[in-house]
Amino acid sequence: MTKTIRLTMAQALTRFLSRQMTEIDGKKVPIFGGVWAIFGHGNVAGIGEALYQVRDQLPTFRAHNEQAMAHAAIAYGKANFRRRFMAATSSIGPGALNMVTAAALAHVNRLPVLFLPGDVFANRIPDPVLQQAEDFSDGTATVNDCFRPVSRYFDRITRPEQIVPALNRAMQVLTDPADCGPVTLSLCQDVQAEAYHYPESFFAERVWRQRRPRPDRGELAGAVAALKGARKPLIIAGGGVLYSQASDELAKFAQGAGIPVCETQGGKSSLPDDHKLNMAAVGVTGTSAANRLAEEADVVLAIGTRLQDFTTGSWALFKNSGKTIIGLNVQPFDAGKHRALPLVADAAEGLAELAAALQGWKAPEAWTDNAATGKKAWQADAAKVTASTNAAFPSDAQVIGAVQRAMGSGVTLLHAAGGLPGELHKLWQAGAPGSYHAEYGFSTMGYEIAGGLGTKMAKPDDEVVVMIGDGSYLMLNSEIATSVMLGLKLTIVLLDNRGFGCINRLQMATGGANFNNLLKDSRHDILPDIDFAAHAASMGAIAEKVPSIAELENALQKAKKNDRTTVLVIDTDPLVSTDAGGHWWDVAVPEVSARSQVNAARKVYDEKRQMQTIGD
Ligand SMILES: Cc1ncc(C[n+]2csc(CCOP(=O)(O)OP(=O)(O)O)c2C)c(N)n1
Ligand SMILES: [Mg+2]
Repeated sequence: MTKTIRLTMAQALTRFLSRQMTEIDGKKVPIFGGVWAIFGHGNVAGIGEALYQVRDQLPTFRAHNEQAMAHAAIAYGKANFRRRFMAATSSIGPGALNMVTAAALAHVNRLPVLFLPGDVFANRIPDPVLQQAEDFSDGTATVNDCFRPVSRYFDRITRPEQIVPALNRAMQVLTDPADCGPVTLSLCQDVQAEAYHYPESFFAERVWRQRRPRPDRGELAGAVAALKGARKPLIIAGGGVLYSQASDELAKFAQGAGIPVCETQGGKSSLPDDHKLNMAAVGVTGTSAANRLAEEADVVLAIGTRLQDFTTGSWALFKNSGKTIIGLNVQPFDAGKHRALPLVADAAEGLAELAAALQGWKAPEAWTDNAATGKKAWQADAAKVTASTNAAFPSDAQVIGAVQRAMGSGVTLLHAAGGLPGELHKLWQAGAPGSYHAEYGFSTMGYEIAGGLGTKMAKPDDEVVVMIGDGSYLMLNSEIATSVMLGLKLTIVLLDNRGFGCINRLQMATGGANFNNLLKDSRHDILPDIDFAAHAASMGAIAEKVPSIAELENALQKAKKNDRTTVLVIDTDPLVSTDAGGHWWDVAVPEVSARSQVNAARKVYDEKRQMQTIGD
């Protein structure tokens, strides 16, 4: 007879999670780094009690906002290259829905995270319970159905035994390199507390290892033939290179074949910035070095990338009409985009097999040399815009220069929204793989600080530097207090341009009036003058407003010795961004308008759209 143990569903769930392991550098470690939790009536008695039971094996962390704690959990998964991850549990109703945006963030970025929101009573006796939304026509609908389109796997647990197959499925998804994404197990409140005789075998320790699919022979032959015919090949390195930890294979392959590499936001730091074949950022926020090559490339080897519009310049960047795209991707959905020759495989395996099959084939030397010349020209442009200045309101680029000079390339740099992603993609000189942490799949304002916290949990020995605008800071900053409480130090550089600078610039570029973006252009009785340093200090951070670029560099030097989260605030110019490099981006301009500026912008827009290709 099967040996069983009588546990509540919640106790079974937490016990199961605590027994899932993985191997990092030959050492066995728990695959779940812990559980973020904010309790309410929907989870405190069930999941809360069960988490307490396993607190020594599976630590619980308390946050201030459910979206933020989910950001921290997701960042932890990303900083661990998806090898380890976390769970996040909330009460029902508002607590659960606060995590939906974060679920979408993880979905878009293909990042593992386990959501455990509480749900209404399965028995429906006390309905409607506090925070229950009643559907007039569907008795099975709850607000947690909002998780469905933003979860890779969604399940509602309405009987205690359902948790067994649900957790099995959850682990498959969280550890699958192709399907990887958020899993939501919606936990009915009464069922969390219900007991069942679970088989003891369900709680046996399990060690999960990374799957590395190798390419299909036919697809490999197709990719090799395309590459051998290339005169102007280019590699685009996406986040999949990092998740495969394929940087060495990429460097070997690129060097062997003399193919220049450029990087998406997700793929930046695949190669160190100073690698001679690294042309750095590509696309809308790309370097001139990368984009010049992208325009001419006849074979584009796109590795581990979703080919989002910022990478492809809204499909106007690749101008060679005879080009072939090879999609080396572990996920067929991505591998075959835009009529690419699919090469479905793990990035490292795919690159190793491509290298072997190319048998010493090399791109024409003139193409590789041309790339090196372009890189030098770009570096000169970048040095100019990041140089120090005495300006009262420096540009974002000048602040980036200061952070880079003070902190070097050894830190882990994190950002997500505003003007910074574009400037950092172009200008940040990344070091080791994973040292550049951009959330630019969903570009969620408010990811930054909580994301920094999750990153610091994953990389406790790294200096984690968060760069953030005033808008993002005001949207979600509460986890500064958590970082202080947990002794997880972040260095936060806050660029205060008094509003939504990048959207204001976009508004101007599309012919719009300055309206509702910068604080001064927004309806107000009193123009806000926010003391960010005082605000951050009130949460326990060491905080200071610095008056200049030179003072910022000094303060960053001092901050290295601080043992606590440090926030450095600097005023910046909202109107300046880096002109060098870059590419057109498709943002639809009104076809008719009473404003002549809009009509002029539409004319330019219609011309630019001529460059776009559809489907190839
Ligand atoms: C949650 C969310 N809401 C809205 C947006 C659209 N958006 C992108 S950047 C931005 C302004 C960001 O302001 P700030 O952080 O100050 O950066 P700045 O643009 O000034 O550099 C807005 C509103 C977004 N990306 N995320
Ligand atoms: Mg701003």
